[in-house]
Amino acid sequence: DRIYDPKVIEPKWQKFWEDHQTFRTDVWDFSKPKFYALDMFPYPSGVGLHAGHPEGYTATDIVSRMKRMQGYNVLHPMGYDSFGLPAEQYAVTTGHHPEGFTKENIKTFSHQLKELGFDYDWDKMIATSDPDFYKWTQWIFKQLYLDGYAQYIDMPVNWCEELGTVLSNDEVIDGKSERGGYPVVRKNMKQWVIDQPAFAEKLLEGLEEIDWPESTKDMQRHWIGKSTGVEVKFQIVGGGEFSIFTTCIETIYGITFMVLAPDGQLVQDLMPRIKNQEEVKAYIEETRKKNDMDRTELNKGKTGCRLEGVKCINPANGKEAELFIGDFVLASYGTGAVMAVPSHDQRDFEYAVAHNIPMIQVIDGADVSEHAFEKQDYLGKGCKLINSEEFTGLTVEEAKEAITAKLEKMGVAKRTVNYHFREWIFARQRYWGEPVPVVHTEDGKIYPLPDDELPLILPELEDYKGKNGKAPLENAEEWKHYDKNGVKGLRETSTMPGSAGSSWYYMRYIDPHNDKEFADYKLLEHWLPVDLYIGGPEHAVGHLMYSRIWNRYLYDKGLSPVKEPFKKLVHQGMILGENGIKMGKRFPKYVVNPSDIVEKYGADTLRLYEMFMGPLEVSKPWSPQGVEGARKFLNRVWTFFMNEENITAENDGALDRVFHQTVKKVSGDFESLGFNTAISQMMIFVNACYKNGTCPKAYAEAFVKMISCICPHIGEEMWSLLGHEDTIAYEPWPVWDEEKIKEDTIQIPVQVNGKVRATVEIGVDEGQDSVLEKAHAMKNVQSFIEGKTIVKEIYVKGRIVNIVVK
Ligand code: ANZ
Repeated sequence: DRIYDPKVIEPKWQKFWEDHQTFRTDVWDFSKPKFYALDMFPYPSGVGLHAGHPEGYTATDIVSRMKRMQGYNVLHPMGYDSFGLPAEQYAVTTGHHPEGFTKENIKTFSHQLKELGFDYDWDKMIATSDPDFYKWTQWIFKQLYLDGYAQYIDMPVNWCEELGTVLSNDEVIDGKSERGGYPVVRKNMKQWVIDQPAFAEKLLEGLEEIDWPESTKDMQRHWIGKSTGVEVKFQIVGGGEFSIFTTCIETIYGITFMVLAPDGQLVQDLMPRIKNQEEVKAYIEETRKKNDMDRTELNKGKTGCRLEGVKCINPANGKEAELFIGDFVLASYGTGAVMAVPSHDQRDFEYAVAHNIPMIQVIDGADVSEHAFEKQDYLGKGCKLINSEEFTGLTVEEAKEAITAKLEKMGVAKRTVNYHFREWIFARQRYWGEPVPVVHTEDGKIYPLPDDELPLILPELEDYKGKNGKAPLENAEEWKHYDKNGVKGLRETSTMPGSAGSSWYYMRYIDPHNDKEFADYKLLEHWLPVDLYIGGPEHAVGHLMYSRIWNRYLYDKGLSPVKEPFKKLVHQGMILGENGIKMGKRFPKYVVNPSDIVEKYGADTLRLYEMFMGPLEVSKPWSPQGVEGARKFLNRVWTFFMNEENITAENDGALDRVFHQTVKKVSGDFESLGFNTAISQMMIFVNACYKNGTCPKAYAEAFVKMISCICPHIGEEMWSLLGHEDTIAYEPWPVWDEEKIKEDTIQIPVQVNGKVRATVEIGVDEGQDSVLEKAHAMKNVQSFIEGKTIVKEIYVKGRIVNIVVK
């Protein structure tokens, strides 16, 4: 009589939760332990949710529901990263303010998310484009400026004249803009930047204390690119000096030339002394067309030219070395100059071959006639120096120290650390972003707006497109001119990058309506760090680095209570098309719209299916049959537990073992995000129920609690049909009894080639793989199979293990 009909029960429970404010979190309730589950919030695009969104969101939802049942005060918020390009393009083409468009999209997204039954506290919702939110993004930026971390400096940027904008490195391909194929040149421009290198050490340290995927930590380490070496001063013949940075000071006697960055200041200073100025200037012009990536890639030809008439002196041995420029040397790293040792650096080797420069081998242990003998091959191997005067015969490690010490004593060297990551360019010539809250005053100074002028609201424009490469806000003639309290000038017209709001949004969720400060410190102290953060791996270095920087800055200032904001991080895998191809714009026919699945099967089926597809972290193909299967399982669950005849008041003990096993497995798997295996165990339990014909009420209720985390609507409905009035969300989590799980064990013989060699203890119900593994581990068995090939092996259940080897 009672049919499982998600179309009826899903809207019913969604309304119940909303009416009863079931998931409203009282953040001031410190009486329970806290659990903060966070999702990477979506950009509210015009196309709505895609199949990938519910994956990570269901995962945090399951954990937060379990934690709530375990007695935690849970915060599980949702919001929108709502500044950005698509809304801006919409404004440019329609002439309408992007706000309306953004609000519409947010409505659609929120509707879709509610339809999926997530336990978000919608009272905590934020949107980064909301002035109440960006007031504080501007405020934090202002603090960064006042403390010297946000700077307005000359920076080399990729400038595209045609598009009238600065482009990021990945928007430039072979010196042309990705969009349109227009020429792009390197050019110095005044830019707002955040001094990331100032946080480098702290960011590296912080990685040690957080539970993140090792691969993500490695990407961050690589991105920071810490490099320890020595800076050495070289005298230029005829006057002047310059410094180089090297990580291989042990090779200093192998210098045969020096290379300067073509776009650096030094070559400009030397220009009057250079004989082949025409050639040098032409090469510098060539370099301006390439980005750093093209310049440093290993397989690119090592171009450059000699600076005729200029030489310098190697301070170690007083020998002269010629100077060159080459684009593989970057102006922005180290000192913008290198000592070249072709025998021990492959780039220098190729450059030397191309320019006919001699080589000197200074580290023994390999032939250097075809290829350089590089540090990754000689370090730590006990290799010794040759051709290096008094250092000849020392090991590389000894020589590093001794040569550095000698040069230090001469006053020409100092130990240095360099970081590959640079200032974070923190402004765009765009409209739909947070206005940078400063005024450039008439006397050439920068005036940060007083707090009572924040938020600095984006003005409405007639035209949202910037003209002649200028920022769109340049069109706001009236707004632009500032004249208050004796301060006269022009407002900054660039806006912050997309990553500004997302760098601190998780703090605002904790106290979203605070109009005195960005969040109450006592609340932050209670709720931070985020306990579980789930989102895509594409944010491994962008957002996840920026938010660590903002937090670390606020921590040092006493405004954040934690050094690291996200204690545990997990990346969900991608949901691929049916054929295993990435879904997305380029494959429109593979796009699965979650709302269609909800319409056809229900949200619980979608949630269950996405969690059952495979391990959360791996990418997996979409399968319509899999969706059907998930729906069938829910039907099966419903049919059994909603048949009153199947539910008994007494417990006859028949399901004890599988029940306690299930509670244990599901509890552990939810905790470690192993949802697919938790679901498998639930299936085992349901099968056992069918086989047994009945299930004790207490076990049925516990099962419903567990499945309600994955499929909350059917969970609530079954809970109520089992005779309960209130929501299941705060019911205590089931517990298991280890005693009931203990397996009965038996001893069985293990034969190798027909002879008994050992006896092994196994569980009565233990599977073949695990029994064989135990048999192999027996010492006496090992000695008979070691070095042999296993031809055949079987486990006769409860009787014997037979292994045949050759
Ligand atoms: C001499 C040398 C000999 C080097 C040798 C290497 C091997 P990381 O680890 O990335 O810091 N270098 C220094 N500044 C550079 C710049 N602005 N552009 C391009 N290359 C630069 O690498 C440091 C090494 O990269 C330095 O050590 C320098 O080359 C080069 F057998 O100095 B080496």
